[in-house]
Amino acid sequence: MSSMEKNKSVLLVFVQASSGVDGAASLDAEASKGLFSLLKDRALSGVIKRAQFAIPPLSLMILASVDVPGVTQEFCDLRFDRLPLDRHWDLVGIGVQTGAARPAFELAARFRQRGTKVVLGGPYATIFPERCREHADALVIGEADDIWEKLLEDLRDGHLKAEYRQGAFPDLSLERPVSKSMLDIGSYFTTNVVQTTRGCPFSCDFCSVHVMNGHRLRHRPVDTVVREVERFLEQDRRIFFFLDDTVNADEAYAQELFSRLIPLKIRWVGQSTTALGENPRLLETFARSGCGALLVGIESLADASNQAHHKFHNPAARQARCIRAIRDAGICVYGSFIYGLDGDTAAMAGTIEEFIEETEIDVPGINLLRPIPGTPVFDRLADEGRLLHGRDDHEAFRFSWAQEMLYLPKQMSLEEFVPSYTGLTSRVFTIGNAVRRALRAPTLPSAVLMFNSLYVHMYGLSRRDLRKQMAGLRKGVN
Ligand code: B12
Ligand code: SF4
Repeated sequence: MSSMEKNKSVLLVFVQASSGVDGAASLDAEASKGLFSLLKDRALSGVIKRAQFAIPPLSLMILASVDVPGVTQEFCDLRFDRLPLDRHWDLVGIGVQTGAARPAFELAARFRQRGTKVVLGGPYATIFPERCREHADALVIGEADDIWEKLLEDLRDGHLKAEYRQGAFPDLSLERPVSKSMLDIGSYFTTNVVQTTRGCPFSCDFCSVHVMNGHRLRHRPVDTVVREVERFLEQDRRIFFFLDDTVNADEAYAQELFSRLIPLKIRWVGQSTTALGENPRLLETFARSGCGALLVGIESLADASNQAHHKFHNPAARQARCIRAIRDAGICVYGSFIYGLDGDTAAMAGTIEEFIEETEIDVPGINLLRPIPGTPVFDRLADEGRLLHGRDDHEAFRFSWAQEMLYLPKQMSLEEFVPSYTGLTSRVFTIGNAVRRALRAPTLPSAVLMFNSLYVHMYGLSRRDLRKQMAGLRKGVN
């Protein structure tokens, strides 16, 4: 049999982030050297992977579901699996997130040294293709849903190209059934990950979704999504994650979709805007369709900050009322703040703390602004001379769990801001607060306890690493 006739084998690899959501480790390897902290970090990393974040990557599930005769695809999730280097692969596909490009490039190099071809795709390959080109034999620029079939055919036929570029955004009205056959279902907290829309009509300057997926909201047909939920339920009866950035972005669509899901009696979580609290009909439908928790991006409680960062759909005055309405409907709220935006002063720390208490938010998340290369805020901060690393040094803007400052806040010096931030997280994330939040949660009390308890640990790491960074900056070492 000639090599052209042999089945081509493709491996899709998910690369974990080295800190933060995929692992509860300190950025400072030295600080974790003690046996106790090492064991604690490792154990917690394991818990996080299993309990909190370990859901499969929908991107690679979509690619693995594309069926091309003469090509077989397998999947390796580096959170659980060893790299299958003992086998022959004709092509390895790796998704590259901005902030985690280095591990992806290192992995690509390992395969290429062995003569295996590598294709890179995902947000970083889309936004910065020139920086990825030398690390890959082929690049996929854009959403790969349509491109992948063509690429696999070219691989099979022996003429893989160096670049595949999305023309128009893929038409989501076409049915592309997502298969789970690539997954070891038991490894995950749940494998029920579903996306109903893509693109975002908003333009928050710290976000790369509108850069990558465009400003027009694209919908999958309600029927298709309902069929997918039914099919997924046959293999896995656990909770569903609707991965949409804003599951209520089109209220009429969401109303229709979630009404149709009520009879399926699923439990689900997702991300929404707080505006949901002002739509009692949709709120009731969400609750009746099994919504247990929603992550809402509150960002700042100062309109000046939200406006400075082009987040116009979140007037501060409405936030508390909306959050109470969502909780009153029996849905837990994960409230995500960013402290240190351009309108924030040190008084904001107290305002956030009081707001969390008053609204009884179930799981607070108090983030630091991460300027992601390729986002409008990154370019603006660079132009204003406020980035702490060179604008071309993308590696310095790595993923981390609020563990390092990457920019200079506008209204405060670092010396004022960092203690204000660490003081805030040390007051908000305590074991006592974790238990109180679990006891008053409208539903899912054990999940609320687990998230808050993990955050006690993770914000502890954040404080340790930030203090270390500040000491370094004082000494003139970054
Ligand atoms: C759900 C989600 C999570 C979940 C689950 C992640 C998981 N295991 O899948 C959790 C909460 C764990 C998470 C974590 C993080 N996330 Co997140 N997340 C998302 C979210 C909301 C949806 C991801 C998704 O499934 N999209 C649907 C799929 C179909 O789209 P896609 O991933 O873009 O894939 C398409 C293309 O990119 C391309 N493609 C992707 N991979 C590959 C690979 C190959 C080989 C090819 C050819 C093509 C290709 O084809 C796909 C199909 O069209 C996105 C926002 C978004 N709308 O995408 C943010 C997003 C991806 N996350 C982001 C960030 C910053 C993070 C964290 C760093 C957060 C943190 N501070 O720790 C971590 C990083 C974790 C990691 N190891 O990558 C950013 C990434 C920014 C960037 N430019 O890279 C995004 C875009 C959000 C944002 N507001 O900017 N995240
Ligand atoms: S942060 Fe959310 S609302 Fe804002 S642009 Fe990104 S996806 Fe859209």
